[in-house]
Amino acid sequence: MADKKRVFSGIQPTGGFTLGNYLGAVRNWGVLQDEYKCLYCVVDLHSLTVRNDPEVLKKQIREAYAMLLASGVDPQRSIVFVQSHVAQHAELSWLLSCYTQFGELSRMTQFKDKSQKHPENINAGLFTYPVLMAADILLYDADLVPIGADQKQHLELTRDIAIRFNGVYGDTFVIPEGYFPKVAARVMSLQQPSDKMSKSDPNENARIMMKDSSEAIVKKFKRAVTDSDSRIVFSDDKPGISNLISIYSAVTGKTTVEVEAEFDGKGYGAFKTAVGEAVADILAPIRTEYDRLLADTAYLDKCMADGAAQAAEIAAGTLLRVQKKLGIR
Ligand code: AQP
Repeated sequence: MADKKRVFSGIQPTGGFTLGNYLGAVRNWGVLQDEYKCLYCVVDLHSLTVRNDPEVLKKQIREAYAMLLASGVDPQRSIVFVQSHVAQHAELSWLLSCYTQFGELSRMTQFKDKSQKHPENINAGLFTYPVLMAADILLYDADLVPIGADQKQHLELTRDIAIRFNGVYGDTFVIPEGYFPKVAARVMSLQQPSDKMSKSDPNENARIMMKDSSEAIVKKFKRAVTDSDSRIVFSDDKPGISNLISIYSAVTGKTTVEVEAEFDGKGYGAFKTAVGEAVADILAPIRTEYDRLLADTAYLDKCMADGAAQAAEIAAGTLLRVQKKLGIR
């Protein structure tokens, strides 16, 4: 563990994973395991900012954990755990909140978006969410954080908090860098390409879920909103087609130019079917492995317990370091 650089990232368990979660974040998690010591976390505390049925949430935490493993995260090589199983996350979050300004949190776009979407439940947790995220990352001295582009602002805030703390108390935290995919860092809605693909989108056709059947995936791509002409080119004034090109490029490894050449003169129908089939092909084996893992209750329980124990050991060391700096130990 000592020599390898560290990677940390997390994902909320509620609502299942979208193709955006996969291409923007989770797919990279598996890849990074060769080079780095990785810690991956199902961030269940983060999902409490919205109301959840406890029984459903319990199930979703296991499903999210199984989906990470099915997507290539290897619990033998990485530390894979559930956030609430490691008490230090919440504790460091409080300490860091005293080093975070109200104004900084007020500027977070996710807070603004979510409070607009859910005016009936603008809770303090929604507001301080980025501080908990900072605690998640800083607890493990992460050098690199593989996330989608929508989380860039939160990572910047994490860096600001860490730099501020280090400035006052001397070197305490590692300052993390973001790691973003070259293509599909922001997968957009299939129905409203100006918005990001989001798991809570009320329109099911707007999002591809990793658990969707291959038929459903192809059907959703066929219904995807495109643009008024029929040219398959990547450009700012063609957000629908550009989103599909990015997705196709991410799943096939072809460049944008290669994709444009492949579908030159072929029309939207053929292109949308090809994108749907390519996505369905990469998600199908993941789904099969997911079903197998989910049925293996004992294995999942053991992985979760081992992951939490390993994470807690590191987290306890970091927290003690911070407490000493603050004079509370
Ligand atoms: N559309 C996306 N494109 C690329 N990356 C994405 N990520 C999320 N959506 C996209 C990345 O996935 C990781 C985990 O995200 P999260 O747990 O913060 O949850 P979420 O999916 O971002 O939740 P939603 O969809 O935002 O929830 P609702 O529907 O409530 O609005 C992160 O690395 C994120 O960047």
